[in-house]
Amino acid sequence: MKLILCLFLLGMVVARGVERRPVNKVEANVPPYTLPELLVCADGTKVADAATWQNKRRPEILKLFQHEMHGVSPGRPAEMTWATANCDKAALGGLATRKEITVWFGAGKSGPPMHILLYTPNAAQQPVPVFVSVNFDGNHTVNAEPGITISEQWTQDRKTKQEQLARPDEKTRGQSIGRWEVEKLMARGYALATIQRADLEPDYETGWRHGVRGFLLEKAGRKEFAPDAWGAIGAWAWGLSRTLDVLESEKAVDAKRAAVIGHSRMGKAALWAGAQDERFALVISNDSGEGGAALARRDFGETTAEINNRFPHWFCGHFKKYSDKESTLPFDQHELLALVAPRPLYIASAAEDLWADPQGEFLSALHAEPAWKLFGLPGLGVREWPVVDQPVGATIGYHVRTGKHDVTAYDWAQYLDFADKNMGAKK
Ligand code: GTR
Repeated sequence: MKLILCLFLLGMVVARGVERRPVNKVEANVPPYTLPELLVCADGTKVADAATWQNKRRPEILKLFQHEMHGVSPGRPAEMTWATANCDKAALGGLATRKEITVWFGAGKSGPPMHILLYTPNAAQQPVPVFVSVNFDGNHTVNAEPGITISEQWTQDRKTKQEQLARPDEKTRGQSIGRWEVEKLMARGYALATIQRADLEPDYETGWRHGVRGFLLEKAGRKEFAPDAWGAIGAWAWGLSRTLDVLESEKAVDAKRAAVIGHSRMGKAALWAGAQDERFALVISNDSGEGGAALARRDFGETTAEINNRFPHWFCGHFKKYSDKESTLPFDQHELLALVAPRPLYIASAAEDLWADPQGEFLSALHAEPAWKLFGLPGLGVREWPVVDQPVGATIGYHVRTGKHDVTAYDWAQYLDFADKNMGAKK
């Protein structure tokens, strides 16, 4: 009887196809781990100066992340065009100008369009620095202004897997307003450019068919992705770079002072965009966790197996082989963060967000710091995980906020102060 039960249980595990390591949320249970050396090249050369970093080590790390985690993203399509759909010079009670810009990636305005919502402060006398970000559920959720277009999005019902293309309900207008301090940004002399995730890729396993990945795959005459082709996070990061392309021709914006920012999965996308695209002058990760700022080898919170199983579309095919095998990764996330150097970087955690491993996010920033030191820059400037609500750092900013997985006014207040210092906001 016992044997039958054992065989039955074993059968269940095999049937599920995965034997997942349980998720650890107890600090005392974190096993020891060894991180790959940041400043040693694949051929054993030690990196002791900025030039070797920039010309040798940095490209080699970037390549590893492309081939083993995020996949290789295409460049800007030659056929990409855009047009202003509408413009309101008296938005937010006269505080800002609100523009909607539609971007097409295929010839003759073909392919899934990307909608940019751009706010610029009216009080500005000269081009302003800008925050660029992907929002989760639509541009209309960022602010309740009735003039923001609610555009169609592909969604999938979790249970029935039924897909539909529809305009989100009017009552979702402004639903994420608490995560976007638009008025504060305007008052502080910053612009905000945001795009919606479903335009680049609806966030479910087969969503790529309706996004830029599917469009460009078909254009290339292919049916399947190569194991090192980009995933959904790659597509969202790509959208951030394409938004920056557009901003370069916006007179009200100084695209040389662009901060790329994102929360959670969009924090992962912001880090990946900032790592690849050196035009981003500042990179901000808000609670990005596993696959973002948090160290993969530190066994705390979400694991590689968890993320690959729940979100198989986020990373490239090659990344699947690291499920529950973090120690075999040819890199760790501190090396992704280091790709931002010498540009300023801000990593933020939330104390109750154990799934994202707040301490692992801090340690990742700490282990990335030697890259900034090569440029004579101070980095974090502390060795110990700071107490809650105590921002630290100079060229690498960090805080762990009281509370849950979210973006709050407290987080934005730190980002604005950090941006003032590092991107020189001029009103
Ligand atoms: C979770 C996921 C995390 C994080 C989060 C989010 O379900 O496990 O990696 O990205 O979603 O994006 O809110």
